[in-house]
Amino acid sequence: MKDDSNVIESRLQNMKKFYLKANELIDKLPDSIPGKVKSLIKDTILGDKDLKKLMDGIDSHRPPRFLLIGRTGVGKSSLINAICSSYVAKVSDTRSCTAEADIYQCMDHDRVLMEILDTRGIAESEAVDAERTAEKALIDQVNKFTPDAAIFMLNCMHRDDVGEDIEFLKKVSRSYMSVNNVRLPIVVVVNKSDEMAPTRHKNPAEYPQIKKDKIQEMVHYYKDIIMKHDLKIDEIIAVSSLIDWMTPDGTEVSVEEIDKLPQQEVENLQMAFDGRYQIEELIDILGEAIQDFEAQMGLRMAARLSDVVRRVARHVCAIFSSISAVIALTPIPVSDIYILLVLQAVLVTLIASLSGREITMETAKEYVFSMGGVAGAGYTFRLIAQQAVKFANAIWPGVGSGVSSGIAAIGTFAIGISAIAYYIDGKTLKDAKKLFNETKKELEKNNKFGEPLNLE
Ligand SMILES: Nc1nc2c(ncn2[C@@H]2O[C@H](COP(=O)(O)OP(=O)(O)OP(=O)(O)O)[C@@H](O)[C@H]2O)c(=O)[nH]1
Ligand SMILES: [Mg+2]
Repeated sequence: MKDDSNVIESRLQNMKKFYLKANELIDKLPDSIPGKVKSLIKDTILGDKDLKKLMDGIDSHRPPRFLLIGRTGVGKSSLINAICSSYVAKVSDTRSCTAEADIYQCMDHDRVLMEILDTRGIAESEAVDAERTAEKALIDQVNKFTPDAAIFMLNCMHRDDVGEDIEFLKKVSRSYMSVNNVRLPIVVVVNKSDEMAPTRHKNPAEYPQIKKDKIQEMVHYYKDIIMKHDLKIDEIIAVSSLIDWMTPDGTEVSVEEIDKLPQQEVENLQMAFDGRYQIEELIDILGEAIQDFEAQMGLRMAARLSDVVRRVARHVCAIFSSISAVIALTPIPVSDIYILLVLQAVLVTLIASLSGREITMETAKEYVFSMGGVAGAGYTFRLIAQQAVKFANAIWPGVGSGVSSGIAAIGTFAIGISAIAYYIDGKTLKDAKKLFNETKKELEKNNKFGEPLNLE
């Protein structure tokens, strides 16, 4: 495990090396590109705050702290496992231990993945007096714990009366604000999506539309209640934390049985079935909500080590996607399409570097073209600059000399996702291209980047 950890660190360092070299990579591009344009590209990449934070986080990260609020059995512990992709050992902290809450560290061997303040929801306290005292003690405990974010967990399956929990969260939030002078990010998670009818579909890839619609209906139901109570939240998302576990010899074990296993065996548990739905999306949301970038990076590092690289790569894609959107809005002397191609080539270079490979900008550019159906062998950047529109048409059909920012963002994101499949997951170029097209289509359908797409 230690070795794995070193491999991950070295891959992240490798990416950082490429990032720091971005200046050089761009300077090496052919001279036909005006210096002003080169500077623009360099400034955009190196000046991007999110990208800088990500790179800084590689050298300094800490486990994120989450306040978890949710009734018994809603799936708080399961969610942590789902985020970490492993059956996480919990080590209770000596600080904790009130009746209402429990502070523990989630460990993977000697690595602390996250720190959790776990509460069962205030509505479960019994007497009213006891409740008030308990509430105050709990709020004090939250303030002492200073969570990076609160995760409020609800059940997709029954329409619980969650008014009291929401009122409690409002008090927590107010108190947090007065102590820390910043807002406590709150993310609402509607768990157990897999149990929504038709229940036989447990594999998220096979959820029929009707199931997805019903899940969304529950999200709206809870969202309305939250709004009525005037609680400010960052985001609400439906997930499934469903994972079935087995021992290395393939014997499935239920959650109840796991608690009786010796520690050694718990550490070796593997996934027998992965029914997780929208967990990566949740992690992206939490990453956005958390303000401290060391904790943000810590969250990405909390995955099973093999997932860390993919997760960081996804974040790089998202950042380049928004850089592309901004670039597309900037009036520039040469075709903005050309600049997008350079940006995407840098993105592909960074993703390849995360896989432990070192590729040149030439190779990265070839990759970008191959996604657009252009056999790019032998083309120089100069030729590309001249023919940019033609090339771009293969990638973003229907564009003229300009690209709308939505199209730019989608194209770049899809290039990045396909590059993850190709360079990190070792998929074939054909599969990567298929994924590129699917991702693009999905994003266009959802109009993910929130503006008219002008697809002709
Ligand atoms: N089908 C399904 N079952 C789930 C999901 N999440 C949790 N469960 C199951 O629900 C039960 C309770 O889950 P836990 O994670 O222990 O719930 P908890 O909120 O930590 O409960 P307490 O620690 O008692 O407060 C377990 O049997 C889990 O396997 C899910 O997304 N889908
Ligand atoms: Mg629990």
